[in-house]
Amino acid sequence: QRHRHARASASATDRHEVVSPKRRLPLRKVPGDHGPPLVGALKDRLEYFYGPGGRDGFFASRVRAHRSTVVRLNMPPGPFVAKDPRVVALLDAASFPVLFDTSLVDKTDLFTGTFMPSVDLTGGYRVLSYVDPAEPNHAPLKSLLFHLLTHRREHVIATFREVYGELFALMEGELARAGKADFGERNDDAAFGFLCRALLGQDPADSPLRDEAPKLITKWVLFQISPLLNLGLPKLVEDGLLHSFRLPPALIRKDYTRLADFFRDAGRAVIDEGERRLGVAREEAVHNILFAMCFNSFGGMKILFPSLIKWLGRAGGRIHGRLATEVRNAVRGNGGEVTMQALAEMPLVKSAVYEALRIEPPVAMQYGRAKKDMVVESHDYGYEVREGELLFGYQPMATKDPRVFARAEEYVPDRFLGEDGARLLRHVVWSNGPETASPTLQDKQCAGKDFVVLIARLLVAELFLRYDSFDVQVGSSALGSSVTITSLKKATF
Ligand code: HEM
Ligand code: 243
Repeated sequence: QRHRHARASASATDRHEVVSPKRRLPLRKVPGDHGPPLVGALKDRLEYFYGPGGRDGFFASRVRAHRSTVVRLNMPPGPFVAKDPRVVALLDAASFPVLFDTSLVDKTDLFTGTFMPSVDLTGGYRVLSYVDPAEPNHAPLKSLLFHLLTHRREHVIATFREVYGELFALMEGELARAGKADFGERNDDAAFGFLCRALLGQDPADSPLRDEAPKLITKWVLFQISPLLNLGLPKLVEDGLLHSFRLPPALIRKDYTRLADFFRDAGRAVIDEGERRLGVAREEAVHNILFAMCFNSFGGMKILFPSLIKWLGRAGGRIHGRLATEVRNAVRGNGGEVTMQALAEMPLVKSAVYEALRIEPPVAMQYGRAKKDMVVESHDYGYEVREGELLFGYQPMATKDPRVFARAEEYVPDRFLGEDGARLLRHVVWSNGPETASPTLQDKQCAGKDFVVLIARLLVAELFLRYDSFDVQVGSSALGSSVTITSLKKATF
């Protein structure tokens, strides 16, 4: 009796088959199965982490096997970390956006997927990233982070240029000494220093954290998401331990306390704002600011910036020349300063950044629980989903869907230029929402969306103000790419 209302009335195209309510697509049962309890989950986990095609191959093989871009499968980690690994996987650009519709999906505790890390790792609080918009503290906490990101907006560009200018100077020195320079480690140091100086007005180097925060944070992130990562350890150790059990929060308590002490002090102005204007308790603000700065922002920059350097590096000299020309003309036209106006006059920089976010969304996986029985529509079929089922989207297959993007597997830096390019932007969804939308207090779109796009543009601008071209070597790592710079050709025009 469900969906009777959607039965086709006699028309030329749908011959009385049951169709989806919105687009009248033929209905199909979601193919694929989860296998027997435990065994099915373990098989899928081993293929996901250690199968020949890697993560992409895992999902692609399911699409091929079932000739369907919406399939059932088990997501890691499964036993003994997650209670239930079963998901309905959305593997195309048409079905993925159901995850953005908070009237259809509940996002409670799904930030990291089928398991939630212990709240002992976040000061005893369920921080905003795990909170559904229907919960009463979602809006005040998101407002607090909007404030964090904007209250010192006039310091962001200058601080970025200072800190990342220093990063490039250090990279030049290392290149001269060793013939190559690792980007990742320097980026970690720069990212945290930049974030604290720009958003809090405090240099962590002048605090008891000294220069240790990036290492502490990386370890703390590992304690939260080790069940999801491929660390390159021997398979038996990695899968038998790190993917099967949680690391005990007690082992990182001291480190976390040092970070919390720093933010309790450095974040005073933002904490005050939370207490006075938003009704957020001071300690809840401390741990939410810490999480936003260390997990969301530092973690995000740790993945996105090497990715951006990788794709730009591989794009080659001709595109470097076009970017350098655009950046320098825009800066010259704005009194020799990098300003918001100058950035607005860099369409190729904007497009190249969007294209990196499209081809390699920094956070690949999103989840939402069906709030009611519904039909999820892909390009060709409607799929019936029951209330309570877990929907999972593998974003790279949405943003590299060949039905939406031509040459989907290629980095095309000028893809988003012009009117036709702009029409594609709604399919860029790294922020858990279309690039054409803005995060609100009612949805789960990334609070840092505008900030992230801004600093990514600033990185590209800084790079091409300083250099005509550069070369990279790329490897993989637990979080994103490992990028080594092998040459930096100083600006000649
Ligand atoms: C949510 C990605 C940077 C704050 C999200 C989500 C994604 C994401 C995919 C949705 C998670 C979900 O499924 O629920 C990224 C990436 C970043 C980045 C790729 C950097 C490259 C930032 C920054 C902030 C931030 C700089 C700073 C405040 C948040 C918050 C949420 C969120 C608070 C939850 C929003 C809500 O509850 O309404 N982010 N993010 N993110 N992000 Fe980001
Ligand atoms: O392979 C991967 O994609 C590893 C990343 C797992 C991330 C877990 C889920 C986090 C969800 C959203 C994250 C948003 C960002 O603000 C920051 C990501 C930083 C991860 C360390």
